[in-house]
Amino acid sequence: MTQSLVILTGSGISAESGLGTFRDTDGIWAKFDWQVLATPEGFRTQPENVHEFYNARRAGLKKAEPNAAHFALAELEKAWIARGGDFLLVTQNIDNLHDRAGSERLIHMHGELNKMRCEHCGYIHEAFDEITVDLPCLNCRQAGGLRPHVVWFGEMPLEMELIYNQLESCDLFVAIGTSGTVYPAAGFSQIAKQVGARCIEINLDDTETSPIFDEHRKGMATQAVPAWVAEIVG
Ligand code: BJW
Repeated sequence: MTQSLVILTGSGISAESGLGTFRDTDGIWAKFDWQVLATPEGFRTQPENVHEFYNARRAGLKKAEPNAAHFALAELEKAWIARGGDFLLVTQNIDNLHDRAGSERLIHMHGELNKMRCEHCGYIHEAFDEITVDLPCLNCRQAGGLRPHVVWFGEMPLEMELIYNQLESCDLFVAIGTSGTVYPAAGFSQIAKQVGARCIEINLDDTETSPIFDEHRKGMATQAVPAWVAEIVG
């Protein structure tokens, strides 16, 4: 078994759990304006609309369950570590389906839907229900500062130093259900390639970054991911 494994997941892994992808023809950005809903400027000018969008997605997440691909990655993590390997799962997804499937060495680089952050004091709250603009922060008690703890366009993704350190020493890099259009995540395969890692892509289709990968496994995540994990673990 290879020693150091980094896995990157995107919205395609949660699609079969009923959560939308972003850039597929019926994706989230085909129905909603990312310039309003996923930028700091949009939140400054239209906070009610932004809260409404994330409230609806929070409600959708309550009805969603982790699928066979999420469970397979949690199983792989345990097996890989038991054999002395180093493991990191980096997800761009703000849903909690990897967490609920049992993944532990996990980074949510684009934040988490079930968390809010106070722009006044920086305190991070758990949030499972509706958020409104006039809600006060539980820590500093000021109203009007709560925003989704997610990474919007133009903002720095989370835990980048840790992610780059793992990428720079990885032997195997696997991207699952991501279109490879959003940076810096879209650049991870290039970094892994440069350090000599084998790169595998699991996706329904070809992506922007497909040419970088050594191996392509085309299929639905719920089938292709457990099949790949079974080959390694089994
Ligand atoms: C299946 C499947 C199934 C379907 N089975 N597969 C010009 C050039 C380069 C960069 C830039 C540029 N102009 C601006 C930038 C920077 C910008 C960027 O990359 N923009 C591009 C769009 C051009 N990036 C940023 O601003 C980022 N910050 C940044 O760069 O900071 C500076 C920095 C510098 C140096 C180092 C570090 C940082 C921040 C990006 C924030 C992205 N935020 C969002 C919203 C998060 C909150 C929310 O969810 O609401 O993150 S946007 C959205 O896209 C979301 C996703 O995480 C992200 C990626 O999307 P994903 O997951 O790949 O989804 P899709 O829909 O694109 O693809 C789905 C895939 O699944 C497809 O391939 C399907 O085929 C597949 N699929 N069903 C298997 N069943």
